[in-house]
Amino acid sequence: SIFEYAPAPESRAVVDIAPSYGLFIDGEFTEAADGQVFKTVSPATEEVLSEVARAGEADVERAVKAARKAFVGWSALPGAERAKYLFRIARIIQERSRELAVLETLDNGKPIRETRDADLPLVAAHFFYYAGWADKLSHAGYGTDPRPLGVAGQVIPWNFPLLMLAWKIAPALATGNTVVLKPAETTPLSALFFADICRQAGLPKGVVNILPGYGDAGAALVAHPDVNKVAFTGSTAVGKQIARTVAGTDKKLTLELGGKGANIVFDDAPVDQAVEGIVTGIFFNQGQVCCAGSRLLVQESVADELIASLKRRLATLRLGDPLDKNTDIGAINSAEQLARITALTEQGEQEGAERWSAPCELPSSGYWFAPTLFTGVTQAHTVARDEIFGPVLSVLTFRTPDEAVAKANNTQYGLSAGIWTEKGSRILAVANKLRAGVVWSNTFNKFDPASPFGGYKESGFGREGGRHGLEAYLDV
Ligand code: TXE
Repeated sequence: SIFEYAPAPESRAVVDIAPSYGLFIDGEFTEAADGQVFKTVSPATEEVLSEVARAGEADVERAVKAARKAFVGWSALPGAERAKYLFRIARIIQERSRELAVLETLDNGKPIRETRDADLPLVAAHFFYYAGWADKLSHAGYGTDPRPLGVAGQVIPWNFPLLMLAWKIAPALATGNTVVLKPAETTPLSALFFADICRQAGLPKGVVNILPGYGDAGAALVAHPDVNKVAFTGSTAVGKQIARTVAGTDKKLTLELGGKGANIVFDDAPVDQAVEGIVTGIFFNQGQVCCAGSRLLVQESVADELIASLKRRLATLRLGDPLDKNTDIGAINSAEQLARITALTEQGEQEGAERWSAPCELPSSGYWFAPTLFTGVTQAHTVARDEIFGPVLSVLTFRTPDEAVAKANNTQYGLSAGIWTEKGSRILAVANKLRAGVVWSNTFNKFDPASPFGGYKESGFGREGGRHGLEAYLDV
């Protein structure tokens, strides 16, 4: 399929990283108004990759002004014209996917096999998908002539830098909005590379503006009075802060926050298949995934067998150089995130859960954490409640389907869940009782641009992806 085009990258030499990057405002790369910069490092080696301009309030002002000006022309274009730009961007992403995959792996620390085979194909797929919608909005259930909202202020995290950008920018542009996006401070490079792709695609100036920087720039962006729509993916704490900022204004808001997904394995599930699904569920991207299956709920009668099999499988995972295409487990994104994972796992031990870590040698520089299991976990344990956002799985057991549902739902979050069973009727019965935005059965962490994604409870509100994702950017 065209979505799967992604040639094998072999080394960092395929991407040209400049020693310094500017902000991208009104179609030009520019220094920050106050001249501030920050360094972005490779989490696998701590090597400085580049020095990047750091946006401040004055830059937010400039970028929002540029986006407002560009909105006049962009929103007036026929949908079919906007689609042409989006298709062009999608194609360039495919053509340059090798560079982008290596760049993302260097800046984020995730294995090249994931950026090459998951992130990049999905990024292109999102642009293709929303390009296809741009000329079909009228009479498609959004009224005769749905209107774009205006300027979208978008703040994204570091776990899937380019994919989160695609989730946010593609539907915004397809519906005729213009964008100011702030990437996370530890992963600014792929967004800046994307800015270059916008130039290459001839996208009109100011339609997309990229402001690398820290939380202060994100806060200034979401508070800006001329921003009409705020879209945020990140921590629940910051999400709540943004909701307070936006309350009482006429801005529209979508929030995609944390999770503590339950992966429920029934006694009739094929063990080998379930083990692979559990591994994908929690060790994909080192567990730094909002919809990770971070709680394993296993039926008591098969728990011992499953855990033994899981440990054997975890011992085979290869941790190391993220650019090596045989690597399964890459680096943790930052020293701060590693410290958070370390603190929460220490707390797990102190509270009496039993810790087991896969036997592997951790590189001497960079940020690394071995795949880890906690057994003997109860619902009172912190490792069963808090989002760890790392390669750490907490194992709980259950006896009946009702108990599984009660435990799965016993969380402040509601983003994802998985069900492993041979019984179709049980899949439907259990899935309908789970309070989670996505429920996978006999698989995990599968994504499709046509499918809406988002949370219940403190995992946020609003949906991204699919036609639901369009509504977040339209006045219907
Ligand atoms: O998140 P932050 P952090 C969870 C995960 C992780 C924890 C902390 O549990 O351990 O959050 O991660 C910008 N106004 N998730 O500290 O701070 C910030 O610059 C506006 C889950 O990295 O929320 C970055 O661009 N913006 C999650 C983005 O918010 C602000 C993904 C996310 O950073 C801001 C990431 C402010 N006041 C972390 N403060 C998921 N849902 O996938 C910071 N930012």
